Amino acid sequence: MEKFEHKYGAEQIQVLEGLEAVRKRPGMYIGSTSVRGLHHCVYEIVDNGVDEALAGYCTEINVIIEPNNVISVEDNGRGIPVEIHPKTKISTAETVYTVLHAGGKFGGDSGYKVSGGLHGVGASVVNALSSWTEVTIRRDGHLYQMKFEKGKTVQKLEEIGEATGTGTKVRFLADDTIFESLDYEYEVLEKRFREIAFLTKGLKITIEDQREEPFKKAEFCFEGGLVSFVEYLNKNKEKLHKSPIYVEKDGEVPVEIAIQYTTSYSENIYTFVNNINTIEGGTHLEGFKRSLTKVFNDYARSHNILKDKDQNLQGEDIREGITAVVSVKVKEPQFEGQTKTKLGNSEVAGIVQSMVNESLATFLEENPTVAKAILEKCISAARAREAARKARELVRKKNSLETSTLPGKLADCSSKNPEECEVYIVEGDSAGGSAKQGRDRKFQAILPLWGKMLNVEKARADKIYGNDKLNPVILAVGAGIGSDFDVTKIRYGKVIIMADADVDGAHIRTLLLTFFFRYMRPLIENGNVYLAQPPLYKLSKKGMEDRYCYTDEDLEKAYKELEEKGIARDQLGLQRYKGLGEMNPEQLWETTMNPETRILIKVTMEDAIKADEIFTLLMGDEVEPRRDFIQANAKYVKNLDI
Ligand code: 0R9
Repeated sequence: MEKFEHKYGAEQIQVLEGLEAVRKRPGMYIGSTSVRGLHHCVYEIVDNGVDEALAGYCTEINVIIEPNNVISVEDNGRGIPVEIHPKTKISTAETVYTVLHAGGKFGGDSGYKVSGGLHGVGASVVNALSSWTEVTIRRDGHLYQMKFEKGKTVQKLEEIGEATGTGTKVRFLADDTIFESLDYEYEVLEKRFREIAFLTKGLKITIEDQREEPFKKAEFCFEGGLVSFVEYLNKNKEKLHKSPIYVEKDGEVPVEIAIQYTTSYSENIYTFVNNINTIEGGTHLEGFKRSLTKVFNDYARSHNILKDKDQNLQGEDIREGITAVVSVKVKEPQFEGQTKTKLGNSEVAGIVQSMVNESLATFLEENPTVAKAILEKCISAARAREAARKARELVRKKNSLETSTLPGKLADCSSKNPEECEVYIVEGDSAGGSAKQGRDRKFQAILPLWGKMLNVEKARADKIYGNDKLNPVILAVGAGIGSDFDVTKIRYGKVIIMADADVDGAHIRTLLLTFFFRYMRPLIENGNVYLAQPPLYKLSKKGMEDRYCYTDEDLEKAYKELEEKGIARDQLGLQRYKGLGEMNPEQLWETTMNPETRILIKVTMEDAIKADEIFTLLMGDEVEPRRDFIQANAKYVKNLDI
């Protein structure tokens, strides 16, 4: 058997120190040690396979969550090079797995134009954070293998047999002394792999979850790439034109864009840099938006659709109802912003802009029916914007005449420091009453809502200003809406939706979330929106402190724990809460409002695509997919009255 040379020199000692540093401060390398960081590890390994696909050598990546949470990722690329690396004097494969950042550095003429990967830290970090890692390589007819424990080599790369074909297989068990849990979320991984498959035309990615029978599995391969992505995003929406518009340009910064307009009022533009979702946007998005505005205005003017020479469609008019995916590949991306998901490279704006200027203008000239359909919608959006402006002025005037601009029903808190203040938006007057009495009035404000809420999915901005249900929310939050929304002006750091744990509660929660999602998106992006979680049950017994349970599992756990203390089930009184109104102020404070004991769920934008999908499905025009969804989820949602 061939065995690769091993010499521990200064380089190798540095290597071990490098990986020790990763284990000491894992968060610095993978963001966090929560389940999110755990998923990042899988993405890092998969991204190496994707890089090989982008270089044109790999067509398939298979991911398995094995029983006991071992992750297996296999690609059919060239296989990681096995020869001794001149600098480290050990095999290149071992170098990649033991030297921090080695993947990029040593892969100099690998044929990779750009590299994916969330933090670009690669295989060595995953290796350092795993109890064990096993890498098997098929190359030149040989089968090679190496093994590591906590980043340290325990079996150097050696030939263990013969092989047909080429490829790399990596299996690892994340270290449970580093990660909070090893419970991979199949749905999260599945969603990311679907996204990667959309972004990498023709690459087949499979995932199988073998932890529980029946095994869950999925296979993604999209010959249409971004076009398929946009079709997927729009699958429940009514389209303005049949096929997505697709433009691309190869070059120093390859750009690919797919666009399709729908009859909806929302704007959904997803941007990616090297396959990473740039949630905060950046220069590529700026370039795209600028060009879109220019091209449509130029077309409208030159075809006499805009008659008045001075009349201009604004960017927001042109983006109403748009679904677009913008994907760029940048050699040395600079990521900025709070979550490092905003592209900073200034040159990219111009590149995207001139590429879209050219190709979109040509497309519109060649497809006048599509151009007309889109522009008709843009013009009606411009009219609605004007109507909204008038409505807003009216509301502003009316409010400035009143002594206070705060809604009458709002019981405000005494502190004026947004960082410590919270507003509870409470369904129903009786729950509102309990909340008002039970709260800590120093920092907790209560805004009761009642009656039927406006479905913003089916209304334009002009209907929202002055709406008697939404206006109090807008005034209380205090930061405007839509393009006027200014997150620095919010009056409360936490906007908490407190609704019953029943179908009506779910209804009002969805309506409010749709509203925030569409009209105050930065509030969600900034992490200011929360859901209160009231208890579902109360267990009581004379002489015992009441015990509140928030889920059915919680209740079972409580029964078991109490049984161990010698308290049988039939000795306990069980109250099932149907609504917040059934709790007195003290109970509401203790279970749902006291920062020491309450459970708050932060609403995140991470799942914007999913949220948009569900909002559209549940709130939009298309009846059929909604019926399918409700039927599929009937066991969870008994009476969804939307
Ligand atoms: C299962 C996950 N896949 C990988 O981790 C993986 C890495 C990798 C790779 C190359 C091919 N396939 C891969 N799969 C590769 C091969 C060659 C050149 N560059 C890259 C070649 O055959 O010449 N590598 C990623 C980094 C490196 N290889 C390198 F640094 F070792 F070169």
